[in-house]
Amino acid sequence: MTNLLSRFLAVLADDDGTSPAAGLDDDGYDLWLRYLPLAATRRTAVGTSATALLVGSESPILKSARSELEKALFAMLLARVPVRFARTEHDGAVQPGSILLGTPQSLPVLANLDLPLATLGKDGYVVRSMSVQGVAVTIIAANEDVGVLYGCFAFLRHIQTGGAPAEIDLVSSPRLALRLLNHWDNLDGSIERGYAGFSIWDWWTLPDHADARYTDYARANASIGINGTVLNNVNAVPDVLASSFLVKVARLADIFRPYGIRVFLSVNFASPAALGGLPTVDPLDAEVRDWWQRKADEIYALIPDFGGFLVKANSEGQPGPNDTGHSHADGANMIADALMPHGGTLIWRTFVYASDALVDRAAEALDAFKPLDGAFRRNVILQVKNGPIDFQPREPFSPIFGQVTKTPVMMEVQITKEYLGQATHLVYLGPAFEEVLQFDTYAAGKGTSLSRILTGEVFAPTVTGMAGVANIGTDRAWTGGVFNQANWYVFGRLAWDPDMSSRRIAEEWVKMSFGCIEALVRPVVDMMMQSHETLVNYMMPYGLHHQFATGHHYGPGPWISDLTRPEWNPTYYNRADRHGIGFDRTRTGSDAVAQYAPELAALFADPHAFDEKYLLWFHHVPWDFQMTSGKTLWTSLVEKYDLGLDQVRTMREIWQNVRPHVDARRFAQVAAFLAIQEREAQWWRDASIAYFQQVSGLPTPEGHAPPPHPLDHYKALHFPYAPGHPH
Ligand code: BDP
Repeated sequence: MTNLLSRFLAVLADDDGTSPAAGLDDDGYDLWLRYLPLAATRRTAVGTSATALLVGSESPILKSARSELEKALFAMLLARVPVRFARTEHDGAVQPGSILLGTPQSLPVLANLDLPLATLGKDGYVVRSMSVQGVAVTIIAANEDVGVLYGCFAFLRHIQTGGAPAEIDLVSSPRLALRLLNHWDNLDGSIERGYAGFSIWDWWTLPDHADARYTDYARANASIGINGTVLNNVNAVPDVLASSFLVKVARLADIFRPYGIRVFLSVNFASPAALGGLPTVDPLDAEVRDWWQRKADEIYALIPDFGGFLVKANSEGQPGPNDTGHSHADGANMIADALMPHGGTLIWRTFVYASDALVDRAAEALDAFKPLDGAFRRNVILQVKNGPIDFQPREPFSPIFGQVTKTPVMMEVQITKEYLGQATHLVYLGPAFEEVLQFDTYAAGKGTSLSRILTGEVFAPTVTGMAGVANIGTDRAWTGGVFNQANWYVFGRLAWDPDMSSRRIAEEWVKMSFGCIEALVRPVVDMMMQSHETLVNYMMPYGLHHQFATGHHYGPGPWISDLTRPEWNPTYYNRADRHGIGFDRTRTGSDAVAQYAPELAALFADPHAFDEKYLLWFHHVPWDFQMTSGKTLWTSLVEKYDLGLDQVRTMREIWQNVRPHVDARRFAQVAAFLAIQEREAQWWRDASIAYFQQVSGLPTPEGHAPPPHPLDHYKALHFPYAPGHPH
């Protein structure tokens, strides 16, 4: 919790009841669960609706729910709210202002209230102010304890965002079943693509020591509906399945269980050989199959609610079934069979590329998986990156969504900003996630948003889900920057309901993280909503992609063309030459557009028909291609780079303007990071223009400054210690 002194100062500063506490130091540890003291008038109003807690049972999950409510209400109301348990009291009189939390079984008074629980499943909740036994109370009800926990967090969010508890009526249930974080954490504590320090899993001291962070991590996740976590890197080492590690995993599972969170592990397909000493990892080999079965049995004996495995196979050098001449389905099914008796899920990634007959990397994953559609066991789900390539600043959606219809598919997004400025650039990913979720895939005719495919509305899969590659590390504020917390938050909220508006989520996050201060909320939310487009503008406008320097992906490298595989090179993607720029994915090029539904393919195939934001993703066009504005592409491109840079300057101004409403510590970090962002936006702009100018031979358009350095200057820059990069 935020240190106590700050809290008391906050109350003193604020007791006139006019504005909530702000301006005091905050180290960011509490994330959006700050529970700052409410202003005096709100304290009174909320307090009358929270005079006591009546709790259905003392189950571990309800204990988490109750203790969160107690802690939060104490912090916000500065008064302890007494707790009673149903076991002794449920038949007795309910006192006014009580909060009743439980299931109809644990708290029978809830059974007679005609609540809409029937359709809410295991995780859904009803939070409602109503009259029970003739007195005004708030009920937090669900079919199962975990739903009550989610309901408690929804209740607290309602108060934290300025809602009146006396007028609460929330009915919600998640639209996706698996809502998972994927940690790319290595067992040595480093994190692949991690920009927030080291792994929070202290494998060395587990299982004996359980850092308090593990519980706070679980609280934060539960508060946004995340119900599973893959603890280790998809580039998995076999050791994670060693018995000595599994007991450590079990300890974490024990800590997370009372928060409704199940653990999963990434596994290395070659584990039976590396760990089990078998001569082969052939998925049809009886001994290999037996090895996986015994391993699964061992895990479930330790962790009865273990979620399952995540596998990156035959991808970027990882072993897989192709190594022994078998298909992805053979490999996935073998491991799925081992999990099946225990109810576990096998998550198989589709991130495969690098075929020998490379035509277009963007088309390879679907080519690999489409022929296998329907060949997977029913406890297999394919995990598909949002775009066809790799978490680029902007990509159209992966055509696997909509084309693989007989196998469950879940979407993987990257919360850690490997390709979006990493820790320092202020980029709220909500609008980017929303763009892909609301993309009309036309998969079942016009109006088939990707979100509808994910929720299972269109193809009725057996499992649904969404995964986010975590941005969490040992940084005191968890995510290596205040605004990166918003990306963890928005991921969870969208995994709960992929049709939620990213603006609404940003508003929630700002209010919960900084306070309900009108003069702050509006400008900061506006800034966040613009921030992704801003980055696209200064990094890779008009559908350019993969223009990054090698390895660390920090900074521009559009000129790079000497890496061994063609599709590792930025020049492979930009295809810029004297005549034009962009990747032709129409029939005259790779024809990757044909992987989409025909109506959409036709739109993508016409350079004038679809949003110009995607132009160079699908088309190779001459430099003097006429844009809708009437200007040439070259002029428009330079304008976009400059616009992006200007927009970062505007962000800096906005941030300065809200200074009175933000604590000094967080203010200073964001201000410093924005200064870095401006410098780097300038760098992206200059280096990109310098390169494209060199290949095109075109002058800088009038009114725009030429890059201050020759191209060689940008090419000579090196960053040997850039973080997050696997060495
Ligand atoms: C790429 C990352 C690489 C990951 C890979 C993956 O650069 O570090 O291992 O994705 O998702 O974006 O497997």
